[in-house]
Amino acid sequence: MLNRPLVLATRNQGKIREFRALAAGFGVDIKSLEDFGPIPPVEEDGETFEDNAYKKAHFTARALGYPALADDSGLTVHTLGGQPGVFSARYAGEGATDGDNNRKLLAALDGKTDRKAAFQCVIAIAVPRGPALIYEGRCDGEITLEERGENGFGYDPVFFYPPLDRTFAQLSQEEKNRVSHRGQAMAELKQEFDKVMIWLKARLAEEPF
Ligand code: ITT
Repeated sequence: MLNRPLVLATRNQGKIREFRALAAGFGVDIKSLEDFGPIPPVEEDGETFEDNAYKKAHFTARALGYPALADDSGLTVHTLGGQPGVFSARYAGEGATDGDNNRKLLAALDGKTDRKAAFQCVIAIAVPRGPALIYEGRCDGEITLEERGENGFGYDPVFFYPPLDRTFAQLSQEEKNRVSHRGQAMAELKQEFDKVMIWLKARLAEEPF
C-alpha cells in the first residue's frame, strides 16, 4: 500500500467514474481534484495527448505534493485529418457542452461515407519532481449518423463500436472499460502495477517533504 493518495488530475466526472472502477483493487487510496481546494487550471496547449497528459500530471503533483495520474484523451476522425484530437473537449469552442461537440461533429461529417474514427488515451503518472510514466490506449470505431444511447460521456453517443454492434453510450460501464482506449491504457498500467508502486515509493522517498 502506498502511504500517500494517488490523485486523479481531472475534474471530468465521466473520467473520474471510469478510473475509480478501473483502479478498484489497486491497493491505493484514489482521490480526485474534487477532494482538494481550488488549484489553478493547467493550460492544455500541448500538440499531442502525451504532452498534455504529462503536463497535467506534473502540474497537479507539484501543486498538491502527491503523486498524480492524468489522462489526456480525445477522438481522432480519419476524414477530418485527425480532428478534433487534442481539441476534443473544446471542439465547438471554449465551454462547449458534450451535446455542442457532438452536433458539430455530426454536421462536419454530413454526407461523408468515410466515418472511421478512433478514441485515444494517454495516461501519465507523475511525482512532484522528476520524470513521468506513460501508458497509451486506442479504440477504433465509426461515427454514427445520429446520437444513440444514454450512458457514458463526451462523444460516446456518436461512437459506434462494431465488435459489440452498439455505440459506447449503449454499453454498460463495465463493457466500455473492457474495450475502451482508457481501459486499454489502464490494462497496460495494471500489468506492471507492482513495478509502478516500487517506482512511486522510490521517487517519493527522494522528495524533500
Ligand atoms: P481533464 O482535462 O480535466 O481531464 P477534459 O474533459 O478537459 O478533462 P481532455 O482534455 O482529455 O479532458 O479532453 C478529452 C475530451 O475527449 C473529453 O472532454 C471528451 O469530449 C472526449 N473523450 C475522452 N474520452 C472519452 C470517452 O471515453 N468517451 C467519450 N468522449 C471522450
